[in-house]
Amino acid sequence: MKRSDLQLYFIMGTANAKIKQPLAILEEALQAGITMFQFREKGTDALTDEHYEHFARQCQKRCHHYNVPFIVNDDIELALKLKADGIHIGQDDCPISLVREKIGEDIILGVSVHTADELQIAIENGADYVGIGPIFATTSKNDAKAPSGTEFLQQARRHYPELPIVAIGGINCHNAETVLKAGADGVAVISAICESHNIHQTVETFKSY
Ligand code: 3NM
Repeated sequence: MKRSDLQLYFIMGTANAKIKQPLAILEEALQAGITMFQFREKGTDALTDEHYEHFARQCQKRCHHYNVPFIVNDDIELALKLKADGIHIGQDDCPISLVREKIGEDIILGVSVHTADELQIAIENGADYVGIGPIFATTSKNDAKAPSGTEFLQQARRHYPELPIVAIGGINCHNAETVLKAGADGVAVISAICESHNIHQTVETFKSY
């Protein structure tokens, strides 16, 4: 993968689409220029079974049309079935080395890390990029840890100058520049795009930094 793919990494599931239909949001975000997309269908009202898979396929189809990598959150079986471009896992999911073994070398593997140890383990076990967060407070993830600010991000960048790093959690158009200056290749956002009343302008602003 290219580090520039992480520039504006949009994440969404149906639970995040509060003011518009999810596919309408995704279409607008793709048209506006997001550089990566993660399918993250979570929560009590999350789609299941064939509805879940159908929605994932619809998202994937739109991403392909815009040549934007389609990444699946957590669900290795779905990622393999759909031949997704990548999978993103957290620390509570299957061990990283096992995931790499299951998906092979050609699928992008992203891992959320919060400490120097987790970062080192992720790299040693074949993560292609890491997600660091939550940088700021977020309402989009129920079990999010306390906001970390940019200190760990800066430390990670100092230790691994070439590592693809995306920052996540509470990032919006106003604080994104700070995060990029701290060393992230890009920002991953849910609400900043899902709840935007002008997605084109929001995407343009994020990409102007
Ligand atoms: N992961 P928003 S924070 C999906 O810290 C996710 O690993 C996080 O949503 C982590 O842009 C988060 O609305 C939610 O704050 C990001």
